[in-house]
Amino acid sequence: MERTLLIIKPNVVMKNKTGEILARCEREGFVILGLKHLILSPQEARLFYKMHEGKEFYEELVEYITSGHIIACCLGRENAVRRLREIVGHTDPAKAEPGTLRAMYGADIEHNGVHASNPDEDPLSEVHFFFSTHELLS
Ligand code: FUP
Repeated sequence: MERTLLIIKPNVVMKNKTGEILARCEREGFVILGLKHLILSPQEARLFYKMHEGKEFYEELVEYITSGHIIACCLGRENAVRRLREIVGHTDPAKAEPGTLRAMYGADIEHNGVHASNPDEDPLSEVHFFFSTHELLS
């Protein structure tokens, strides 16, 4: 079963939408293999978003993801990485297809509500940024 990482970002956690989003993922055939509620330190956030270092939105991205509790979730199913990206939708909620998570829960491109691993950016290393092997269902 392929694994990928979903993050529910602080403003969505604050709005009490975690259950809705996880239920949607389960309806879409994902199995919740690992789940954590945490606050990232600025150092951890900088490391997680290292590929965006130097871009004009980097500091705001770090500020947003560290602004409150997040939910990190390892999800599994066949073709998990690509399928979760489809369900999450375009980076900019204004351009996301209706019914995608960013269209439903994102505010704007900087505060787009959820993160899903990019197939080009080593999804498993993102999973293991948050989870050790013994914390995941096998
Ligand atoms: P995605 O793969 O859809 O999460 O998009 P990116 O990896 O390009 O961007 C990561 C995060 O950076 C996004 F979730 C939001 C933020 N971002 C901006 O704030 N402005 C931009 O122009 C692009 C991305």
